[in-house]
Amino acid sequence: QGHGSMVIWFTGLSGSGKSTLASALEARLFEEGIRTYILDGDNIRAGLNKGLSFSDEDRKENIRRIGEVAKLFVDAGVVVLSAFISPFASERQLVRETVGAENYFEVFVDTPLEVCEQRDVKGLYEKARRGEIKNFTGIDSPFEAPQAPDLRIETHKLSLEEAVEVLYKNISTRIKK
Ligand code: GGZ
Repeated sequence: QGHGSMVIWFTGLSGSGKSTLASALEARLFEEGIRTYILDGDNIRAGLNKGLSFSDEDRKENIRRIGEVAKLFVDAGVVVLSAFISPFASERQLVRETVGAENYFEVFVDTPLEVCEQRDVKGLYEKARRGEIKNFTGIDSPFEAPQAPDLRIETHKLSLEEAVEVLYKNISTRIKK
């Protein structure tokens, strides 16, 4: 009694709400008996990708490896929720090809820089503005906004509950094969 597997790929600025959305969606999917796994900085950058920096090259290698890991989970029948900035269109495209386009669902967490900076949950934007963190996305490192995401979520215009419902509606038919 299985269900379809896929990769739900959240992309957006630091503090845009990727991890929050992934966690809330995971809870919703758990209620439906769907097996999920969240890939985020806590379990990837702290382990497998320890040693990778935030240079353009290392971010690309970070995302390339995560794409390969996501593919393994898809092979195992799991729904992957991935929450990385993934600022480059070329690497998002690479992940799409790695996991298979039919398994890839891109969610652009489209929270404006001003809002992320206002939230500044971890105080990183302030540090970046002061020059204490270099190559910070949106400040002195680029973010290439997706031109054709499967879904765009504006977290500053929706409640978390509303955002999760929109997400769930968009993916549930694809999971329940
Ligand atoms: C962006 C940085 C940086 C720099 C540390 N630029 O809000 P957070 O803290 O928890 O999420 C950010 C995370 C970004 O790592 P990713 O692996 O998602 O980035 S990428 O996809 O570009 O490889 C932030 C923290 O790491 N962080 N330094 N310079 N975010």
